[in-house]
Amino acid sequence: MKGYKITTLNEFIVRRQANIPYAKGELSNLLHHISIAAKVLHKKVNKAGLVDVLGEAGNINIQGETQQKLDVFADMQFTAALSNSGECCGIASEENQEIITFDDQLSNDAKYIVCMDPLDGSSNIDVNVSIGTIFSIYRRISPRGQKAQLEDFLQEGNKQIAAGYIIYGSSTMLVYTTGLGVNGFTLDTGIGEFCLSHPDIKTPMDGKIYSLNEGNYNKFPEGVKKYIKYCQEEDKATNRPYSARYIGSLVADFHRNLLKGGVFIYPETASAPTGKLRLLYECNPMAFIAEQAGGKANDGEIRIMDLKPKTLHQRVPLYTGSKNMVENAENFIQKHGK
Ligand code: AHM
Ligand code: MG
Repeated sequence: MKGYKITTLNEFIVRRQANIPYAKGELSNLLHHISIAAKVLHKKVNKAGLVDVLGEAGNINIQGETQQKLDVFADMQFTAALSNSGECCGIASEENQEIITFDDQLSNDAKYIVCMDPLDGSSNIDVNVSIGTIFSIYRRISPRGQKAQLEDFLQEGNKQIAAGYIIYGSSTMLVYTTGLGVNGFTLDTGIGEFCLSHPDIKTPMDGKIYSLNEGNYNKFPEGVKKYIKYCQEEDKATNRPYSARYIGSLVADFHRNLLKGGVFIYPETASAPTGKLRLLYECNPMAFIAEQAGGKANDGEIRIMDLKPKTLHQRVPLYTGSKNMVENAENFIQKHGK
């Protein structure tokens, strides 16, 4: 009788590590700890309607947004996992104004820092709609043996060592890249393991989906308004009109477009002149994944991963997804203005 052939995330990571000369297993260990926190959060998200984790925690976070209880739990869980891993000397999180450094000897000796949005799409928590976690891993610049410094976090996205997201949807998936393509793992709750379900993800060069918050239409730059009209026009040769799909959870919107093909746009608006999404823990990790899957990510002009971060919670416009669609949107911006 043939057995159930599975590749677990851990097995996959270890196999990958064997292909990298001199790899000592530090990154593998870090990813392993992230996956454990993801499993804990999966359980919590799945019970969100039953236990007392819905609603607001009563705090306002540094972005001026009301923190949800699940946000707080996710932040604590991932922070603890990264601290306990011994492979991470500090983190930058959407939920904290300043960087957090793990000031014990083991962590000070660690070579990685992590930027994360522990719970993305928080407005969707209470209504049973997909939410996610986003992470981005860098090698520190400051010398090992001391506390992590701000400069370790303000590195360009093109220096990322690994990036990924977890989507808590109809199933829970972890998708990540270390610069050798993108692989997706679905949580098999029966055995409690992330199993390889989407090997070597390649995003279609073209798609039929455009995703942006059209409620902001009047505040969009002229180029984006014109591009939306283009998406809505009928033209059989180019498969238009496209379908509008927008969940309001970056992870879920990005994941759908990654698999099906499409473009996701969160542009600058009259009220948010640099856009809404954060460079360090939302745009850069998604850009790394998009490019590794054959897609693109820019700010309407410049490649996201080439932007030099100035501050921890910097916001930038994001245009990402299928290569041809992003380039087309970019042409509209350049022709009609930002
Ligand atoms: P969050 O990290 O506080 O949840 O905010 C980020 C979210 C993204 O997931 C999503 O793409 C965007 O905000 C939606 O914003 P809007 O409601 O303005 O369309
Ligand atoms: Mg968030």
